[in-house]
Amino acid sequence: IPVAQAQQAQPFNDIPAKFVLPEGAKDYIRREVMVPMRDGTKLFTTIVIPKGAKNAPILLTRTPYDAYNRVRRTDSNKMLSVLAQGDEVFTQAGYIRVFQDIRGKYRSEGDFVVTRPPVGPLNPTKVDDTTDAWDTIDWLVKNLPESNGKVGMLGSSYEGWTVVMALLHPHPALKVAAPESPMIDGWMGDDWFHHGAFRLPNIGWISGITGYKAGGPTPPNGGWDDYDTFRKIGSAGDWAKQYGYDQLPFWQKLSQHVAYDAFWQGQALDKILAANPSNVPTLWEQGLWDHEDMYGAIHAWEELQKTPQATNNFLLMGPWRHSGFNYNGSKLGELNFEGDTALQARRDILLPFFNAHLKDGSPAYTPPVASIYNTGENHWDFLNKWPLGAQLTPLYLGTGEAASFDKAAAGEDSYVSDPAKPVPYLPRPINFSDGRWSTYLVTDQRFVDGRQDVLTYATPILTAPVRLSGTPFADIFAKTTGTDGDFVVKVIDVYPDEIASNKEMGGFQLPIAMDIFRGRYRNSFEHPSAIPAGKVQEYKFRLPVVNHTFLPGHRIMVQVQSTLFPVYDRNPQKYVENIFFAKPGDYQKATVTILYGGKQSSAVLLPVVPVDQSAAKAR
Ligand code: PG9
Repeated sequence: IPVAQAQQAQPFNDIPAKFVLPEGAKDYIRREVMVPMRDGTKLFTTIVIPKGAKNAPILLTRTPYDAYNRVRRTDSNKMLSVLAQGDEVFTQAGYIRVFQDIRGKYRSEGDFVVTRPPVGPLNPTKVDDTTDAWDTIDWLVKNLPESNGKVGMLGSSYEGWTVVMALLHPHPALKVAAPESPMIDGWMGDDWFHHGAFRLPNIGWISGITGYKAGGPTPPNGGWDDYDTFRKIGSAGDWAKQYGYDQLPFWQKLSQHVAYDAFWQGQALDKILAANPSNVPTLWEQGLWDHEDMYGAIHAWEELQKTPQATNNFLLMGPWRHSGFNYNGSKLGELNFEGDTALQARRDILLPFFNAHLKDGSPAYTPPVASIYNTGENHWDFLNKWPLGAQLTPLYLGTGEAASFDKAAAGEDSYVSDPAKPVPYLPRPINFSDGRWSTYLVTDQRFVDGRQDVLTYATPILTAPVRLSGTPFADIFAKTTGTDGDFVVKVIDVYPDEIASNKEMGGFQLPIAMDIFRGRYRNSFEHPSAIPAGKVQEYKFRLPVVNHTFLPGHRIMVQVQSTLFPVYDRNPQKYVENIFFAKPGDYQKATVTILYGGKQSSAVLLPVVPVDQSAAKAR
């Protein structure tokens, strides 16, 4: 054909009306559907099906984090590559993978309410994430001819919360569940507060997630060093105002519910679930150094142990940061583990558990009651009973920076806590986006050891191993010149001074449990009260679960301080109605005195495992 004729037949445009990527090379089919809920609202759902699938089980995650992009790890023709790292074991086993935007987020219709409370006093509508999960599962099993009609749910953090909501009234096709680091109680110890102290970094989350339906920018913090930025701004309320967060309804709710009132109690999912336990076999997963949701999984598991659901209730705790279960678990900060602990747990516990309940013809599999990594000896413990008859044993603080299982002579130590110079939670400069936030709980504590406002107590060098397994408590007797104040307590493994095979770790101070407690709540979480200045008070609070052996040559250390900034907001140390709105003049120095010896002897209560039980392993 002459060139001029050929050109006439085609538009003079190198961009065709439509360019269709060939689908043939893909080993999966991707469907996007709007799934109708009982109130007519439609939820955007991405379904990825292995080509040629028959009788395949369905793995469902409901998310506020963009279902469309959750299946785009890389642009690939392989299902293994488009789905997340944590999904690989399921993809290899032939599962159908489903992600759904929860109502009001990204491509879904409806209104978004942060961790939308169950229908009832805190939710005046007729729908919640229990009904939405039910309606979604019902639709999936009726509309996916490639499936065998069986559904498992999993997801981490907010997505873990959606799993737990599904368990409140599970669809009969929901056969198994794994809430991973689920948000369970936002006041006691998950994202928003820990024992009443507010976690500042989460304000950024509120604007990213509730400022827009489909994501958008968060206000820049200003300078690089968040320690300085937040110190200059003042209270959490000042920060919210200055950066526009005070327009956001969820921030307004947070700032109106600073105590453990009906708002928080009415959505504490561990209690709600235990009052009405499901019969769905459930594996609760949580990192031992979870920097965001350290409270939820373990408390929900513990509550369910008291119910008939105990036989279907399993615990998995690995040496991970928040959501670390879904990534490579060989390393955390400076710590190296025996191989990829997260892959081990996904491949050897999670997958066989899901297969057993979802895949036709799979062998039966019951996980150990508790699979917990021993962070001191570097191996998994698979236990058919947990905790292991540990005795809560006081490790007393004492004179001369000493800690001992024997009570010290009566004495006291004081420090000045100055809100103008709070103790940083990481070596400065600190920026919430510098990548260190996710490993701050395993940071070498020598960077604060020696500060005048950090009290340090340590045992002599151990000559025999000390194994802890269970829940430690802080039990501090203290007086302050202020009328309010916070207490941060850390249990630390101090490595030997010299480690020939790993020189840089010589003397490392590894926190194995740390938490904060806001003093105004010492008598009641619901009804705070001013601390009587100068009067000794007891501050007793739970620390995160440990499964750790202190090895010979190591020392057990305890540190006590009043601030952990800016991960937690500062207590003005003068009692004010609402700390979110403390004025610059309210922040005052306080002299804090810790007592030991005698009747009021500060200690940490450690779950020490008797030597004969220490070797107990299930398999
Ligand atoms: N920890 C995050 C979160 C959960 C629930 C509410 C707010 C934040 C998360 O990682 O999803």
